[in-house]
Amino acid sequence: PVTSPPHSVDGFVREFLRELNTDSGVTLSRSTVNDQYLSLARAVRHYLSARWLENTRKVRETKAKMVGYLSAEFLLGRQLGNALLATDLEEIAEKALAECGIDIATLRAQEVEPGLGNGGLGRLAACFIDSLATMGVPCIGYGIRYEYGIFRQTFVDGRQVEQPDTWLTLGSPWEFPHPEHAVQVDFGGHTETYVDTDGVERTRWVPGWNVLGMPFNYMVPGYQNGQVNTLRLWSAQATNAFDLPTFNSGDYAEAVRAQTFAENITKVLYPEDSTPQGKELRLQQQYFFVACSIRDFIDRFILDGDVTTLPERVIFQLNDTHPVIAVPELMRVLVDIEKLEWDAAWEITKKCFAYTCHTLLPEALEVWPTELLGRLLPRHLEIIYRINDEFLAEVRAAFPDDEMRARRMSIIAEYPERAVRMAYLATVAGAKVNGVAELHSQLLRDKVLHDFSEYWPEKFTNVTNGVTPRRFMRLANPGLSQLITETLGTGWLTDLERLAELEPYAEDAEFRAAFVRIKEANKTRLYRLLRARDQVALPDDHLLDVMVKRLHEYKRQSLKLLHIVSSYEQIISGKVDPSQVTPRTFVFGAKAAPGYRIAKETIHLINSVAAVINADPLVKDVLKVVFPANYNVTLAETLIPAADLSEQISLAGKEASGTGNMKFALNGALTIGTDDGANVEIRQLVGDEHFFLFGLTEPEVAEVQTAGYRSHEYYEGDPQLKATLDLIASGHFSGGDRTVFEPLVSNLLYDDRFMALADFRSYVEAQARVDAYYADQDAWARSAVLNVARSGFFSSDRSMREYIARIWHTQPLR
Ligand code: DL6
Repeated sequence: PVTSPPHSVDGFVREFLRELNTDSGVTLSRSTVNDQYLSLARAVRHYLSARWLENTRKVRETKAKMVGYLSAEFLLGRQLGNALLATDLEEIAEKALAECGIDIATLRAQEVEPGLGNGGLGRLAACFIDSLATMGVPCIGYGIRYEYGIFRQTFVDGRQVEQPDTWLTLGSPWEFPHPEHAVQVDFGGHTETYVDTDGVERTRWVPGWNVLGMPFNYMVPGYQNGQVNTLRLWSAQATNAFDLPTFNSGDYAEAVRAQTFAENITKVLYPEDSTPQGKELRLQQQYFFVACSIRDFIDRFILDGDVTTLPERVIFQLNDTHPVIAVPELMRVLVDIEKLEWDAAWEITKKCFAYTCHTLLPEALEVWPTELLGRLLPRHLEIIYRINDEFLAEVRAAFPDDEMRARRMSIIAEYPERAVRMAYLATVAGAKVNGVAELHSQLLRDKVLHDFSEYWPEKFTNVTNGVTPRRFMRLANPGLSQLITETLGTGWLTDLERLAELEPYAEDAEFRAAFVRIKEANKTRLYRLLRARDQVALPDDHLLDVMVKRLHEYKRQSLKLLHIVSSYEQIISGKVDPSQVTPRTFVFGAKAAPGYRIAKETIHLINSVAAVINADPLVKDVLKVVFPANYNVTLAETLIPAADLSEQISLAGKEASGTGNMKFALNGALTIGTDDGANVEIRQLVGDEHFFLFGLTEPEVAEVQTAGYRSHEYYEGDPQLKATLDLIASGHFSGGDRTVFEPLVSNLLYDDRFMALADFRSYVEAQARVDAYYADQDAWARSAVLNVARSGFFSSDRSMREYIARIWHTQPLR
């Protein structure tokens, strides 16, 4: 058996130096920071390996049912801090490195985070696998090892420029490649019927080409519980990497063409969020990783080969529609390869999948044209047609005089082109379908999937999202975590509802003072980072107002901008004296999808407004706008604990849940927000007095839209809004050039799909309430403490308990 190295400073020094000498092949005195970081990471890995191997063995032996979390994105964040925390090695490692003359902080900063996700959906997957490991529930995460993750954002003249994310260049010490477990994945070709050896006529797929899926394993350690689960990410390689005769003939490019073609499949993460990309390569990625994963699961865990036991061994959670092609893939494996009858295979398949929907935007629901799907995966298209035929026969039998209903529910859309609706396929196949916050799940039932929820009411459920307190409290906010531990004792990090015990301390002046000191220290830490990282200097006595999330019209960064510009306009036009203004620093963090024009223009406008405001002496003591480039998990961990105000201002009915909103509340920021997504539950829990609510509700949005929304009328009817938009249109933020932001202004005035102008008045009034409340620092601190005390519900451990109880029915390993 593998044993763990000794849990002592000496033991750790030995592990570290051995790694440095034998693996990196350097002496301490000649080593670079990167050598040291890689060796530190490998040394920490040793403390996890024994548990990991033991865990895997136990799952196999006990035949425990596992969660197979299928997700095209896992936005992990840095690994080192989490691994040190999980193994309780933080102090030991720090001392051990100090003995070697190394400051561990320098090595922590060396790690490049794997940006294998776009935003909330990928980060949620990372939180969920952390919670499952911490709860000791067997889970294998399956995803894609993109060679380039989410692009690195830079600004040139205020405009976003995308750079490739070269996260693997300096080495990736957290992964274990397993070429011996590579899996072949087929594409293209055609299908044919044949008479099998048992005399039965069957269909088989005759593929046109194939690639190899090579697995890379990552450890997913539970928090100080000795449990380690696995994340398995797939990388595409050519089956015949190299054509030697062609190479020898001198045609070098042709000789490696197959390799280049295959490797393209996992080359880059699609940088889209909330808008699917109808690209062939994207479908290749999706099929590639689920085909590898299903094959892998059967080979690794169904050792006796009896695939009928699959539902006892696994539940595959479909993280949005990206992995839904797994449904026809499992059917294909069961029917064509394992030779099960169709009905038996369908019964198994229906028990093996559950589906989480993460959106409400109709344009974000994936559909694949049948032409493309049939060309790439001909057998899968046939299977989907048959699933649909049988499903529609059922619907027609249940609603005999309602052909329109059958058409509405068809998995195949006929317009504007024949296409497979992946959300419908997932709903038909899934044992359960869930939304990610109460309001979202209700809107799924009432609107997006209404016919389905009428037909199968018991299939639908809600599991409100959550976030891991290990990363987003303990690692991100050590000061607050220590205060909580001093106050409540240990245990709260894995039982976050215990934060409720902090409630009485909101009335304790000493506790509040300690809390405020921590917030100030967190601000200082952030400002130090931003000075080094982005060369910006920030005042430390401002209210820190933060909006960090992907740039999307529905999230309404433009509304935030209108508030900032309006505050500025009121000062420069003499309507408001700067001495009357609550000093604020506004921080934005946001990446725009490279092809999303309005989003990119909004980034340009934010940077242009920042440049003008920050340079204007009239407002220099009261307004500051900063937009650090390349917002990512690492920056979030320093930014969120410093914030006073959390901006969650999407148009009601558009943000499925949000998870940033939870991270802010748990770190004692107050929220200004609409009644949308999980904001609704945050407000219910923390209480109206400790939350700044504004804006139309979802039913009101629907009403205004039905009546005919004309944003221009809001502009005409509100002088403050008019002055704000006029200032932008005047060229004030574009060196006098009125054309630069004209498209953005016109979009707001004549389209404004997400109704920023309709909510402007209510928003600025809520911001005035923020200012007034912030003037009473003691009341603010009390509310901040109550936000922490009342947000324990938002732990991803709680989300996992709900998935387990209502969807997965799995057990922790004993
Ligand atoms: O559920 C995680 C996260 C939610 O918190 C966000 O509200 C939601 O926008 C996001 N959804 C997507 C959808 N993308 N696709 N497909 O990213 O999921």
